[in-house]
Amino acid sequence: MRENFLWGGAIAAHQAEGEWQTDGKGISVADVLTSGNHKKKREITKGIIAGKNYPNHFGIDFYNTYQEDLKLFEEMGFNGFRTSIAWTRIFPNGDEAVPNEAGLQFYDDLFDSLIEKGMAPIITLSHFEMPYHLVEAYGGWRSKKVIDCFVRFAEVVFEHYKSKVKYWMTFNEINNMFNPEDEFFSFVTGGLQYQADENKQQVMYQASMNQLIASAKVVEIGKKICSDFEIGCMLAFIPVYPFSSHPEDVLLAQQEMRSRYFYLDVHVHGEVPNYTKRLWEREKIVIDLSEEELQTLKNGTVDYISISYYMSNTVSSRVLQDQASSYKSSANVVDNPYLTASDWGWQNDPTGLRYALNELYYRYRKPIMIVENGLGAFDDVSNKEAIVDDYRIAYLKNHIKAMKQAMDEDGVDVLGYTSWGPIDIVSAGTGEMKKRYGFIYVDQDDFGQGTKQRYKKKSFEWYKSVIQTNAETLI
Ligand code: P53
Repeated sequence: MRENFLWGGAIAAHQAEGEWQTDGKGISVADVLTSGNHKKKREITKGIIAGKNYPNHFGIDFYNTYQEDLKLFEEMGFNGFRTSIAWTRIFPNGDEAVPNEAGLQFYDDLFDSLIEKGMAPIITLSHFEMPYHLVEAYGGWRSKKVIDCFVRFAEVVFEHYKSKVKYWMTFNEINNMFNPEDEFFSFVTGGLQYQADENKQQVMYQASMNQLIASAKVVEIGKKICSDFEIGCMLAFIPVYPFSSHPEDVLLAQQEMRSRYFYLDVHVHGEVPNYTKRLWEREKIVIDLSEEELQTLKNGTVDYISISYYMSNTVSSRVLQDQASSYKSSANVVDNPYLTASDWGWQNDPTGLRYALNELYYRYRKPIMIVENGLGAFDDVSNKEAIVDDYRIAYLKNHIKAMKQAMDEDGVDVLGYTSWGPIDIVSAGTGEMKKRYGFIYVDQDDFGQGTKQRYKKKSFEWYKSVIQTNAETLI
């Protein structure tokens, strides 16, 4: 285990801060998402519609409570904390020339507080919260104009926070843009809303390439601004297993992994992989990609890989409709009969984390940071002072154990582990508060009602001891 291994937690600005229009903040894509639940999708509205519930508008009021919340993280022994900079606090519309000083000030204060409490800020530049104006004016990442806007944003924050932040990542779960049929992820990751008559695959690949070029540019610029920066990419890493040993299933699983590896191959190797080029030729997909941009990809490869890990997926080449699982990252996904699922249909698979870390490390030989892992669950909150979340402890224990095995037995280089949602926050996928991940309970419901008081759950002391002992006691 690295000496300075980072132990902590991770959140994103839009899911926690609230104060969606305070101090000059602009409207982000997260601000036009209504609340949903595990049966009902979040709605993407055209602008803000009065009377609808937009949970990201209030978050958990972290904008005002962070001093107190950070004290609790400090008490658990965090030495790292991941959050994002809300792009719309710095550039409210995304295409202004001059940044919003009040927005910069907020993150100055937040980062100072983190550092003072012994936590390294680990910062995501874009976490499902691009300016909504960039969607309306340019169609999101389908436009190259957005590359310039993002690069400008990154340049400003790199310059401004270079003495406070060392660990950066460019785009949260960049690969969640891959499926054009998924309206939610297309919108939050790419600002993409597809027209019925357009070639969706082509638009998706163009937007992906634009984002990858932006990421590479930012890596290059960042290293010039501060050579100590560590700048990584971020993937939703759901490993894909074959449903059976039928060679067609095995091949299908390998091919499905390309929806993840395409992004990693570009980020790490700085070039478009052959399997993607062949697909473009076959499907007559034409991508606007200049020689200069290809060079940019080469010049801006990442220092490390970061991942979210919640589950594995299993694919079958002969999917039966009634076999289809609830969480589907592609049409071929079926339930894995050896795994159980959370109430939201995510299949719990700690061994998959060890498998994923090995696959990634020995494919790319880059250090890996686990920047999200956790269990969203309904907590019994009838006694707020004594919430017993043994299922969360079990989930995290098994995953941390698998991570340790990957490090100690397999030799994988892991930089750190930040669990998702160390304090309850608004769910990204559903907008619910009651899908809770925290070691700390926030007394607030799906409509923003409640005292907003914070209470330690049973898992609080447990995670504290994990950090204190470097997880030694788990093995
Ligand atoms: P929630 C699936 C669905 C939605 C967001 O998710 C996801 C995933 C996992 O691939 O991504 C991340 O809140 C994301 C976070 C998010 C977390 O998973 O829907 O980076 O913003 O909160 C958990 O339970």
